[in-house]
Order: sequence, then C-alpha cells, then structure tokens
Amino acid sequence: MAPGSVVLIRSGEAKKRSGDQYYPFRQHSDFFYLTGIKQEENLFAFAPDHPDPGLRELLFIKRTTPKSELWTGPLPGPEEVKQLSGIGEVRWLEEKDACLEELLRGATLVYCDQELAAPSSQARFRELENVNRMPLAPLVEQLRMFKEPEEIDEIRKAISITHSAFLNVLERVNPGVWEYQVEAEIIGTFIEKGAVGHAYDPIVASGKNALILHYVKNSSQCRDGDMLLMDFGAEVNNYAADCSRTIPVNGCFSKRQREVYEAVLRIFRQARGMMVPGTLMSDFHQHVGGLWEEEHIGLGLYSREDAKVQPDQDLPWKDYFMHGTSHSLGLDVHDPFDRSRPFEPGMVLTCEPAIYIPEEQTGIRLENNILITGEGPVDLMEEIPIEPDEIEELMNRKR
Ligand SMILES: [Mn+2]
Repeated sequence: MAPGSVVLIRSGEAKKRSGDQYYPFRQHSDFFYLTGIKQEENLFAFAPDHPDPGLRELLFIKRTTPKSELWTGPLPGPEEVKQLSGIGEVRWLEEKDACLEELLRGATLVYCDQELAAPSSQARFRELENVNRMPLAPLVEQLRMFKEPEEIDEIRKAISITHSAFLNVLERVNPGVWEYQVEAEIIGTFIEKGAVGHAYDPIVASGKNALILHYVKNSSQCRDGDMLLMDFGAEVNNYAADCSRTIPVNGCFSKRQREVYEAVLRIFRQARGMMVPGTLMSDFHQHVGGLWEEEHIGLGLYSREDAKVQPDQDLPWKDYFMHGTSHSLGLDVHDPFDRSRPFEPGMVLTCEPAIYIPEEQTGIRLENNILITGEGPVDLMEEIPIEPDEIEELMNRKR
C-alpha cells in the first residue's frame, strides 16, 4: 500500500434467484480473506497510517431489527464480531458516513472495489468520487497466492471430505447409474461430513460427455464400457478442494482404456515432480505439453512426422489437451494468481493433465492439489486412489 492510503471493501450480498428467493449467501473472497467475517452488507476500512488509532481498522456491521430477527435470526453484535475477527474497531453500519468522511479527508489514495465508485452501482459511495482510486484486488492477490498454515488446514479438510465422497462413488458406479445419481452421492457425502457443499459445479461426465470441458448437466446414463470423468470438490469454511478422477463405469479398464489412463498417470507424476519453486506457470505448461507429444505418438494419435509442425501451425498436442495444467486454489477454486511470478513455497496449485480423444469418444483427466515447498511438492491428495489396479479393486470389492 502507498503511504497514507486507505483500503475500503464491501462484503458480498445475496443475489436474487427468482421471485422472492435468493441464492445462498457466499462471502466475497477478498472480504473474507481480510476479515474472516461471513455477513452481508458489511464494510471494512483499513488505514494503517491514520493519525487516530481508532480509525486504522474499522468494520461496519449490519444491525438486526426485531422483524429481521423473526425471519432470519440474530446476528453477532460488535463485541462478538471483534472477538471473531480480531479487527480493532467494530461499529454499526449507520455510523459509517461520519467515520468515512474523517478517514478519506487526508487519504492519498483509496484501494477499493470498482463497484464502490461506479456511478451505476447501488453500493456507490459519493465520497469516493473525488479521491484517487486504485483497484484493491491486485494487492490482495499478492497475499492470497501464499497460503498460511491455517488456510492449508482448511484446504486439507475440504480434501478429506472430497476423498470420502470419491470412495462412496467407487462403490456406487456401475452400468445403468445416471450421472445425477453419482452427483447425489457426492453432495450427500459432502453434507454428511459437514462441508458447505460443492466448491464449484461438479462435472460428472460419462463417455463422450467428457469431451465437453465444462459439462455440468450430469443428465446421461452411464453405459457399460464407457469411462466416467468426474471433477468435484468440497467447500469447507469457504476453502475449496478440486479433484478429478476418471473411472471405468463397469469397474474394469479395457486394454485401450488402461493404456490411455496410464499415459495420463505418467504425465501427472512427471508434472507433479516439476512443481518446485522457481518454475513459471507458462513454462511448466509448455514443458508438460512436450511430454504429451511423446505419449500421443505412443498412443498412435499422430506420427512423429506429423508432430514436426510449421512455425505458423499450432502444436499437435494441443488438439488433445486444450486447457492449462495448473491453477491456484484456495478461497476460490480458481484462486487469484499472478502469472508473472514463479512457483514459490506456500502456494497451493492443481496438477491436472488430461487427454481428450474425440475419435474414441473419450476423455480422461486426473487432478490433485499440490502444496509448493522448498523440499519438493507435497501432494495433498496423495491418499485419494488413482492407481488403476486400486480403482478396479475398490469398485469390485462389494460386487
Ligand atoms: Mn481444476
């Protein structure tokens, strides 16, 4: 932050769904990161250089009324929120105007949500019209890229619940099961184990549905002989897990399915091993692409001759692997990440090589969550079954 500057951030609000119904409230991730508070319509102000210590960190919270309490229950008051958040000063929202005037008077620069100053926004603060403003998000991004031990604990909890769901799925999947029934198994386990729910819309894609990268309809029947690609993760205390597994619907890989699966698994292991401090995300992805080329040739998808492309042509491996190998993970499933910075200890990233073969109507993706450390990558999903033999054994145990 620049000397004499101020941070202003508003909490998220429940979005209208239809009629008088709202989507469940989910706190704005930056707001949650800075305050630890999950209430709507709050405002956080942070002015570390302000001469009055009572104005250096201020959280404004909404006061409930007897009527609102009748419908939605009580909310914690200033004293309780102060305990929960550790924020120096917590006041009722109606006091904000007087405080903000004082706070902004000497401010050199205000870091804020764009929404707070946008003329069309309901949340607009007129006070912000005549001050220098910068977006807050890039500043918080630099912090959110590095996970504190407490954050890694929350991600581990989300992963553990995701692991349980996958074990239940392995018992449930067989020819004839519907994709939505698999989804139900996943959400059932998530809720049963205390997760909020899905960290993102789960993908349950059998057969050729796996070729649609963001397939979320989950409405087909799983057929004997098809593979089933699943991308799912629990959310715990606003932190996400992000796991992908691909299994044979009938519990046994065919020769070809195992051949392709093992190629993905080899790439996954090599890619994971490259997730060490100093590597740039873009170099990492290009390197993994190079490894794919060899595997694609081995699988007979194109010849070594075809792989020698002209400078103006796209690399052939991109025809079979068209998304990134990795992204940051945390409060958001795609967490903010500054791609100009190399991997550094404390980052939690996914490793998700995949292959999509339209000619064979199939797609296979494997995805684990990796903690970058100075002593090498730590696979936070090490225990979630991934070996084809183990998958087959677990699927056939109760049959
Ligand atoms: Mn992912």
